[in-house]
Amino acid sequence: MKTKKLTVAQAILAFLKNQYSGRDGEEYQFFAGCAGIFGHGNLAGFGQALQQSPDFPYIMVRNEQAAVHMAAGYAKMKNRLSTFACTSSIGPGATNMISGAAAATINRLPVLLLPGDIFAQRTVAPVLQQLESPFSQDLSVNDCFKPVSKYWDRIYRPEQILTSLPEVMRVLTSPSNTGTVTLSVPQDVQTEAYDFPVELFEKRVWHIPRPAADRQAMNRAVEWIKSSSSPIIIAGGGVLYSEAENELSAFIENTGIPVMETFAGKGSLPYNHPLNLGAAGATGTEGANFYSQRADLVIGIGTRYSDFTTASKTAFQNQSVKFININIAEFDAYKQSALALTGDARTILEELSEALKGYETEDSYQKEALRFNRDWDQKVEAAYTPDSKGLPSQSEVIGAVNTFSDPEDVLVCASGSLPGDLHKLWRTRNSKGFHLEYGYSCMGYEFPGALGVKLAAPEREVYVMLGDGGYLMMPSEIITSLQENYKLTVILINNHGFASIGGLSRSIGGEGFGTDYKFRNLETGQLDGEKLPVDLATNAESLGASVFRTDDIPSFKKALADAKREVKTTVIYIETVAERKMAGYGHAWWDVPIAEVSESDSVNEARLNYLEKKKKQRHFL
Ligand SMILES: Cc1ncc(C[n+]2csc(CCOP(=O)(O)OP(=O)(O)O)c2C)c(N)n1
Ligand SMILES: [Mg+2]
Repeated sequence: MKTKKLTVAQAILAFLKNQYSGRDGEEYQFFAGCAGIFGHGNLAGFGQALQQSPDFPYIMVRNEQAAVHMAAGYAKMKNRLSTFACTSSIGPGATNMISGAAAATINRLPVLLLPGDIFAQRTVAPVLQQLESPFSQDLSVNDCFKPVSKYWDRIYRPEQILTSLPEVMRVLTSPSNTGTVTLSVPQDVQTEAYDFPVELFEKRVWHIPRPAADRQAMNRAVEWIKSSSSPIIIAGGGVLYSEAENELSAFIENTGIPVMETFAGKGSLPYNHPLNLGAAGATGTEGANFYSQRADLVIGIGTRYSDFTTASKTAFQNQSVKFININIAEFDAYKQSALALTGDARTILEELSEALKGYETEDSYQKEALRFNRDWDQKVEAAYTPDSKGLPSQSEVIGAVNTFSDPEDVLVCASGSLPGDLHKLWRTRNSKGFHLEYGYSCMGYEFPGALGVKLAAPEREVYVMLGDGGYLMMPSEIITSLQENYKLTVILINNHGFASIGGLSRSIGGEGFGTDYKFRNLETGQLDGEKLPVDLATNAESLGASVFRTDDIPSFKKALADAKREVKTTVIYIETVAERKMAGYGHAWWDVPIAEVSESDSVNEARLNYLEKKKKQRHFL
């Protein structure tokens, strides 16, 4: 047997460099490189191996969480066909990655984490940053990755990677099971050498399948669709990951079934497609909510049925509503007690189109969808149009960015009040143009996620929209974008606190408690004093970004044009009024439980209202 003597870290990198994904006859290098931060727990192992592998780029970030978000943003933009590996030291460096790991797993995006771990030898325990346990020595902080990983392993002996690495790749490239993969490598093991069989380092292509669904289930689905009078489609992220946009268009153009889109699925159709009802669920449009209330058949494609999508299970009120789920993941395909079409969205849509030849919904049903589409666009236009009084509202800012941007540009966002507004208002003209991390809605995703997008598609302009709260979670990654020379155009919306959570607080009778960025007021003892005089624009400037300070829509529009000419990361700063937000439409609702007993009348009133709404919740068993 031919072997090559390498350290474990060197061997893992040599393996990763030769992994490819393959789909539809194309091959893609699966790892674009490695991102992370060095400490004593990975410096001499992965650090050394990366240093002698200049063909495997190393990207230094400022917070390990950012490395994971960057990998996830990259993977999402690449439709999960490639990603980054992430390296960290032991202890806090490792645990900083947990939020990123959860975000990637929830969003079904492949990322590989290689946290350092405490010595396998144990001779010098407890080492710096070691979590000691009185009942077991087989425990470290890296065990915290288990619930947020789709595959988790710890390498105590070099030869263990021979069985672990193929599992790592199987899970990462599995469209039904992908998410975070964590391979903990103790700091001593990283540096140990072993004679690895050379086959480990040969090129491997992991074929990503496009399986068809079960024949019987398909037949039944065709019958169900044929006998439905008011069907509706929910397009989720799976439509995009499967690259099934054209097949979806063809399917609805033949069958006349209207579509509503989730956060991850927005962009499946252009915004002005006559059968596109727009945003689904709690942040949904009037048309989407109207159609879903009466639908007798819901065809979910690549959706997880999150509470935002189902308006916390109040979106579907037809007493005989049934569900058909097209999903590569069996786990999702069975949700809502659906008829499960487990398989690839593109393949299944093609087959359904063929089998449904001759079937079409009523003309009036389709015309009504068109009317909703056009009416909604007028609402969007009105929301985009400045009303010229005082500070602009967020929707005017969204309008300015959307109108200025090119169809190929990408919008990135994750948290705050922006996602809901964008879901309703962004006119998507390109299937990869709307990049929302709304599975975990992780404040801080914005900069590193956007950097991942830009790394994946450097030819596209990337617009990051975020609030002051989101900004303060991870402004440090502006520096990483400058270091890598990848430009982001950042729209920083300052409303002096958490407008989203403040609004939610008011809606539950909580009066916005703890959601404004204000001084502690010595009279009230609360955080309701003067506004804190933090200058976020200067903060961004000090990190190296170009900054445009704007105070109204005309100056904001000018800044967008100026920013386009900049070559490095540029921040456009604007203040908006927190109170003027987009309302919920139709039957949109989100279940946020209200205190059952309270000393406040407004809370008690909100509780009664809540119980009323709760009555509409349905369980599909
Ligand atoms: C890491 C993290 N912590 C807390 C939350 C809960 N949360 C959601 S939105 C939000 C406030 C966001 O503030 P900002 O970015 O200023 O946006 P705004 O609400 O003002 O639009 C908070 C605290 C979250 N989503 N992520
Ligand atoms: Mg804010």
